[in-house]
Amino acid sequence: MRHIDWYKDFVDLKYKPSKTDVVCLFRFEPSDKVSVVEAAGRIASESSAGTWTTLTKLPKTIKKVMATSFEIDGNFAKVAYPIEIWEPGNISQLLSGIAGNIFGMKALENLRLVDVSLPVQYTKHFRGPEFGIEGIRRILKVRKRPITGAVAKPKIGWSAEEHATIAYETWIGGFDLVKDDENLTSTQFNKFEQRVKLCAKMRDKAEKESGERKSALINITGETNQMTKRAKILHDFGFEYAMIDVVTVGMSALQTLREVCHDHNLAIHAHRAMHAAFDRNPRHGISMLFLAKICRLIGVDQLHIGTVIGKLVGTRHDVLDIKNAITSQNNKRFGSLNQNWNNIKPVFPVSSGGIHPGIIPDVLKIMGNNIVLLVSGGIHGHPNGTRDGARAAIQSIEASMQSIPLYQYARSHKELGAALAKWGRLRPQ
Ligand code: CAP
Ligand code: MG
Repeated sequence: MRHIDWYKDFVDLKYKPSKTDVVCLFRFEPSDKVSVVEAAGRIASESSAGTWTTLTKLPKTIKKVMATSFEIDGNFAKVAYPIEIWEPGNISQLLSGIAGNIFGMKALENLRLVDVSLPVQYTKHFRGPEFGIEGIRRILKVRKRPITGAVAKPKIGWSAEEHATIAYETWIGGFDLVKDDENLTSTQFNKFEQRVKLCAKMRDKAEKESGERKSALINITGETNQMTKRAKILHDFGFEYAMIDVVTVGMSALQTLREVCHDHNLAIHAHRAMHAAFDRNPRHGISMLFLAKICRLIGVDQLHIGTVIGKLVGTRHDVLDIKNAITSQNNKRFGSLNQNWNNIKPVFPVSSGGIHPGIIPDVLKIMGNNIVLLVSGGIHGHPNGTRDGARAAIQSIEASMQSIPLYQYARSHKELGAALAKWGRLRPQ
């Protein structure tokens, strides 16, 4: 019988990737009657130059644009892509290839894009973070301890005035940052411009009274031109950050905003709402590790990565793997692909979701102190309110950094004592 497909032409187990190849690690499960080799070939084919059948005419340069599945190990395959097929600086195009049609192929039961290794020839077209960990610490004048922040809760519902008052209480309680929630942008009862203006006023008051730097992560998420306008407003009111829901706005919008934020000298706080729609199932979709690498490449300064023990999913292995990928200069750990970040700065990892004073030491034990710690319900739910809640969280950080048992520290710190009386060491589900 004549060959009607050419999938196996995309497999070469002797191929050694070149220094300029983009390399992806996939986990795959072939459907019934599809061999492992054919499945690996199909992944490389559909994500690069192939189609479902042989063609009567091919470009002379076809070999130079075909991806190669070069390593197959159980359910895992590595695929190398020639640099020539990737447009410099175009993340959406990269995703349309390595994270595109392949997820819908009937020949695969499941497919997961686990990791990527990007050559310097590719990464050099991106800015990476403007400030990174050191730059953010310099702005906030916080040297060693975790950066503290809180989202006003409930997520949505407060007026701009009420929101700014909560912000003030959070700052005066000792926190560095207040943050908008992912679904708060601009509503009839809490307009973006008004929130920015009132928060700026309260920030100035809190800075004057405390003698400390205070800032806000205000959510500019929206249509791209709208985000551009909002970034300028933040700059005009003296804020150092713009917050963006990076998954819902998309990577192309993030790339545009990276330029806009550069022009306005703004750091980017990246919230990842919606990530679990594609990274939660370990057998299918796109890993958070991959998304985190893309966010670092484009250039966010802070990125949510999980808590391990808080209310949202994320295993210790996965969270630490992501932390390593966004903070180290040249990372290879836990079996992930090597990535040389060259001169691209590290991203500040953000731990958030179900954290309260009773578990802060456990989170810091896992994550270390070089993180942004967001404690939201865990301060606003304090029996004596937001200000005492922030104090309790800070006392918990102090206890952890001085290696003093929490309940012992609480004997001389009443805000922490009240928090422990409510939540104890509860791990929220
Ligand atoms: C946390 C939070 C954050 C999540 C995001 C929320 O509030 O504001 O959006 O932590 O998840 O809306 O749930 P609490 P992740 O502190 O009150 O739980 O960091 O995993 O992306
Ligand atoms: Mg939130």
